[in-house]
Amino acid sequence: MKTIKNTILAMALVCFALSGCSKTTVETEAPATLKSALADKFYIGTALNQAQFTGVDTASIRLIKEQFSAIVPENCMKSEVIHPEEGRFDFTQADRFVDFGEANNLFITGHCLIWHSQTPQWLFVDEQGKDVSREVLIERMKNHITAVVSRYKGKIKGWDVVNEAILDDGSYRESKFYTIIGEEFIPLAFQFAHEADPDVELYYNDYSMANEGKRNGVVAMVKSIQEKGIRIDGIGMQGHIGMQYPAIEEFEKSLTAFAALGVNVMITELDLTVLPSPQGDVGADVAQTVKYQQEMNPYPDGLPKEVEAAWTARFNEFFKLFFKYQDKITRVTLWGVSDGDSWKNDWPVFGRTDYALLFDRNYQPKPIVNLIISESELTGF
Ligand code: 9MR
Repeated sequence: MKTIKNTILAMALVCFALSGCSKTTVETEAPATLKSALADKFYIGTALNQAQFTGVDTASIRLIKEQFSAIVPENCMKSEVIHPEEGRFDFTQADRFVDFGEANNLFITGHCLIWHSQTPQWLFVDEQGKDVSREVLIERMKNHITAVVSRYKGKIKGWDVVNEAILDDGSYRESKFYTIIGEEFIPLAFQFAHEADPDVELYYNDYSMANEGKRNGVVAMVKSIQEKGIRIDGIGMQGHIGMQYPAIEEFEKSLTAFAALGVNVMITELDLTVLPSPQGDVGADVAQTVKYQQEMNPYPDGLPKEVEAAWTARFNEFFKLFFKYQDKITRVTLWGVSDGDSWKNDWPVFGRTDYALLFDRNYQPKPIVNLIISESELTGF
């Protein structure tokens, strides 16, 4: 990535009427942004929702243009949205998302091609509602991937090809893709994506990557793709983190284990929940939810100072780790722009007030933003 110097010299002519209009030159420095400060390290991205890429949420759009260099769609490219029925695609939202990225010169990642969740049920069954054969599912998977990837060829620069296929113990998730096709569905998905756009980068993306079992399972799975001579460019470590989980040392072990495979590492879906978690703030499985209880929503009107300070310190530790491995990390992407947007307000407990992102509900930068910017300057090569 090329270095972008942030200093803009503004020439201001100041006319003092009483002193006979003498001219004075004033130099001002534009405030650093995340995008400018991190330009020589990694892309800094955010997930976009529909109100943002369609131009409705103007306050977010201002921040996206000013602060971020990369985008990923939070929901509009999931297969249930884009391919609701066999033979019928709906690219309405996805096209607008991609147009937004191109118009604003942002690095665009597609999310996601093959995932057990948010997948339309028709994909797996025949007219009688019975599971289709292995051959039929492979053919349907190929049609889906080919249509979506080729539509955005040259525009989307990287795809989350397979999402969340390995469980925390390292075994394969028993999704329909797995039970009908077997392990082979993963290398096949990468192969189909590569055939549709030979230049696009291809990623595997998953949560709870700091768990030893998942780390080992993902390493073995990625090795098996590589041994077949099939292209894989990167591993996305979803950063749905909490105040306790994960231990940063374990996250670091996974980061270095993945980088040792010779692929890029991306920190994807980053957010830091400050709320109590019924399941020990592990994971990001949207299917696991818990009923609302008042004591699970302790900060509806704002964070106490000491809690905010602890949150900032924890986020800062993670960014220090990302700076340490800036030669291995190509992108760090937040899962949303400001706190009001975050899925964490509704998961794992619906209707809470969380503070998981870098900008607050009034679209103002939190102290962590300036910390990231100032520390980025200390950690250049
Ligand atoms: O943030 C997304 C939320 O708005 C959706 O309701 C949900 C289901 O589609 O997906 C959320 O994003 C998930 C991402 O696509 C994959 N990793 C876990 C994320 C959080 O559940």
